Amino acid sequence: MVEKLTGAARTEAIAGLDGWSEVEGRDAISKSFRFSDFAEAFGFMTRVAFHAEKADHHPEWFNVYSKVEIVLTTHEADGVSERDIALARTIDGMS
Ligand code: HBI
Repeated sequence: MVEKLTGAARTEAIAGLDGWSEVEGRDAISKSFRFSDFAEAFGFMTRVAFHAEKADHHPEWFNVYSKVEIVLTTHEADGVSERDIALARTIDGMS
């Protein structure tokens, strides 16, 4: 059972990420990405999707044309866990 991060550990973990913000009213983090066109955006989503499947940890996301908005949280922990921090770092590496 994965536990959600709390207190200073949570604050420091999120602060250590590149441009991820806390979601108002939810224990989750989010970031928006802009690509040159839809094909680039969808290629990014494809790379993330294959990683998420391997990691068994999936984003909540919205795409319109060249923009991708991603929200990460761990449903079974009911909040942000280390899995979300790790996935955020991986996503940044793929963007
Ligand atoms: N993805 N973001 C996220 N959070 C989860 O809790 C989660 C998931 N993907 C798969 C998954 N949980 C399942 O393994 C569990 O619900 C059993």
